[in-house]
Amino acid sequence: MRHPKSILILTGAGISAESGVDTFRDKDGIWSKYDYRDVATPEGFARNPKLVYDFYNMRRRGVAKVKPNAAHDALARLEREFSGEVLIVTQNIDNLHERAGSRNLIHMHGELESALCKVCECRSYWADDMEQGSACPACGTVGYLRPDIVWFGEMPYQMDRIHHALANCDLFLSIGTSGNVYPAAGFVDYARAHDVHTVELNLEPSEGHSVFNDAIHGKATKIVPEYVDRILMGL
Ligand code: BJW
Repeated sequence: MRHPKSILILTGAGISAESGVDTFRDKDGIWSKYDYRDVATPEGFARNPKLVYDFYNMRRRGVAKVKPNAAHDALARLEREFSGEVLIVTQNIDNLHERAGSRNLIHMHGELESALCKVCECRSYWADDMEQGSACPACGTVGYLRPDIVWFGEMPYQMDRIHHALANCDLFLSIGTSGNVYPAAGFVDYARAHDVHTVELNLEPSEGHSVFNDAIHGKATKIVPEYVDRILMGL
């Protein structure tokens, strides 16, 4: 492909794996220990809010203890040094991209350090444990705060902006995602329908690997910095 002017990067749990954050569907991943219907659906939250608060409190505490890795650092460097536009759309709810220095970033599945009030619908910064008795920082109402996470059956954030960016970029990279969860799993088709060059960078071939123009398989901390170097040198 020719030198790109605008790059959209989709990231998933695999980019944070070498920082020590669990993935979902790998052996020993999160879904081998928890049933997603209990912890990642609105119905599960309605049934047992304490289980869901505890699940996200545990993960928020876990992410506070880890650091961005060489793959996060490389993407932040790409945003700083690339002459065109770089947008990261992450499915991850950790804050490792921003801690590495990425700024043009969409958390399409929400954020661990954010709370959503079901009364005033405000999203507020939230770094502590959350529980049934937590009060909304915006309106003060107690008992209606939830983790600001997009659960199954809910609409991911900023889909209009993402589709517009996908249709208007010229390089789409998919990093560290198994391609099991929609709508993110369909971004590669959408990009290809708009003549965008698509590349998968993942430990192993994902569900939709054959749809990509190119694929590079290996650990994110190795293949992402190498690929960023190639882009910055004009591919
Ligand atoms: C490495 C590595 C290393 C490891 N280096 N790589 C039937 C058909 C089609 C769609 C549906 C359907 N039934 C239902 C749906 C829709 C549903 C869906 O897609 N379900 C599928 C499971 C079938 N999607 C939704 O509900 C979404 N909303 C939606 O569609 O809205 C539209 C709508 C709304 C209302 C009415 C009607 C329509 C919402 C999805 C929300 C997903 N939420 C989760 C949990 C919350 C966040 C959290 O708790 O963290 O988000 S699920 C979980 O999966 C999490 C992740 O963001 C997401 C994706 O996982 P990811 O990142 O790909 O991780 P893994 O573990 O799967 O893969 C890791 C990869 O990394 C692997 O490939 C490894 O090899 C690799 N790896 N180490 C490089 N070192």
